Amino acid sequence: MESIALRDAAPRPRETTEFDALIIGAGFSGMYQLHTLRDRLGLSVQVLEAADGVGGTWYWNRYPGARCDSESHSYCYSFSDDLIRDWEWSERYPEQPEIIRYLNFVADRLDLKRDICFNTRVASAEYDEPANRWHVTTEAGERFTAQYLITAVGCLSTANIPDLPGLDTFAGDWYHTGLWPHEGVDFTGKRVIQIGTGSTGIQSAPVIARSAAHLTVLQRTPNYSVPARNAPLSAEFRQWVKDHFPEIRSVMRSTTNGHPFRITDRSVFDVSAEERLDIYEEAWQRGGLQFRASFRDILSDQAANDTAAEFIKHKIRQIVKDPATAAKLSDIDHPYAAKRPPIDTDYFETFNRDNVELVDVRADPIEAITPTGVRLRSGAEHPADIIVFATGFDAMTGALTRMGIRGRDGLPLTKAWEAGPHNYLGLQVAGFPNMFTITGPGSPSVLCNMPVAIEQHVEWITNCIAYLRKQGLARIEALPDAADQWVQQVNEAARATLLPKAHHSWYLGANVPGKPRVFMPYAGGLARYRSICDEVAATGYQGFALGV
Ligand code: N01
Repeated sequence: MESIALRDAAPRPRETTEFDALIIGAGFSGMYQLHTLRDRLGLSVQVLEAADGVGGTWYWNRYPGARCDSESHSYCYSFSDDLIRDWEWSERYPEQPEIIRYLNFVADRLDLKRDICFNTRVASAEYDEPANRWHVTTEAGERFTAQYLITAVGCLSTANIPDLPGLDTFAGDWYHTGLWPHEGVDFTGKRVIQIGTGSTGIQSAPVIARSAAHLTVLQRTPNYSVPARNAPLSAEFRQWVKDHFPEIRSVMRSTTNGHPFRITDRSVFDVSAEERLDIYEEAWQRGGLQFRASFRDILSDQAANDTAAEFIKHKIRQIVKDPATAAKLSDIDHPYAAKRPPIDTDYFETFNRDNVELVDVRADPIEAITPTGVRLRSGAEHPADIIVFATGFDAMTGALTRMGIRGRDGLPLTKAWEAGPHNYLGLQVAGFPNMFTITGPGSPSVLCNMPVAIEQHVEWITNCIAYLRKQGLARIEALPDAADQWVQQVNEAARATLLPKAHHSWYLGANVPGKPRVFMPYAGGLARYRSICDEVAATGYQGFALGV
């Protein structure tokens, strides 16, 4: 593994706008991509970042209870033993402020900030074929030019705020969880309405309920959740991680989801009903995403999945004291883990509080926001001083299609992706030479522990650019046929699982009105994906056109 010895990259005057590579976004992926291209390949690189600090998704998602559901010792860069040795996580799951501290620690250690333009939002990126350059313009009108354009914009970075009539008349304050104010929000004594019960809403509701006078949760689709069982990390565990990191890294890089545990090889039907309950109970007590790894067929066989689903529904009915509320929370219509499976701290328990109420807005949909709260179709009014939209994101494609990207002959990315995202290996779009997308649609990305998926992409892109330079090549572009075949493979991989059965899922784009319904991430697993990408590289980049 890499030991960090910084190259002596000479500081450039700020006026320089011509680079070998431009990277959009300074989250986990943009930071590592900057490090590899600048410090390993010696390229001139500029990162453009809309925020005034590093962190990407974690910069914006500062909502109450924001915490990652990957375990901290795995939610970090694994490429450098020095970084592993010198950083200490405090809890089993890292909280948002700790992740931001970690990313700043990495940015400072690798001296990344001098090559990041903060407060710089990209307005357009256009490919100039004769010059073989990307021209990027920012909202402030600055222009940058580079041979390679790398989008590191994150999968969950474009807030989805439902277009509800009357929002502009609301007399109180409203917030989207993904655009949370840095100074925080004081809920003390306030009546709060939270819309949304995805991973975010499941984290925020218990925290909001602790200080608000009253919390009304508007639930459209009930959701499964398993206890996170967060806790401080012991000194022994932290030492164990440092001593065993090579094994941990090797597990993360060779499993389906990039987590530091393996999915067991046993089927739900290899064990008796009693043994199965014991296994689920043990996983429930241990907590976290490992629940999903209890059996190998939970995500591929409906009957197997039903056993996990029923176990969790039973738990919900046991925890929630009011039977009508318990029934609404457990009336879940999709297979377990077919939507991103949340983990929680006291989510279902929160509905036992006197100041918390659950309202089913599938049965009685939201009709309008009024000056004093939310009105439902039945005419029922729910008063609020604050509305929290935990309504998710225009995921995976939203940030890319809103950036004014145009490829060869001015082809807009929005046009190329009219019928849904279409690319090769999730890395390149035909007609957009030298543009790479980190963890975009068509790659395992959101189905994985993200830093592991990010490292695989960044390293592949870096090796690809190194290869081009060594061969004296200036251009790489996905071939249309290869992209067609890859899209088919992405569809087939999804069909082999129960994932497409969650019809409301953002994996399918179903949460954004008018968005094409296409299953976006590659569900064949990170290990398989890695070997496909490696094979493509080893055989001279099959499926890509390389040119001078
Ligand atoms: O967003 P979501 P999220 N009226 O889209 C509801 C990651 N993440 O921010 O399901 C009423 O999952 C919507 O209802 P429905 C993780 O990958 C990770 O929670 O569309 N309701 C749903 O309940 C996650 O999957 C972590 O029927 C409306 C909710 O809003 C991803 O981010 C933490 C509505 C949106 O759920 C997104 O999670 C948080 C409307 N008009 C997030 N529109 C961790 O690492 C939407 N909804 C722990």
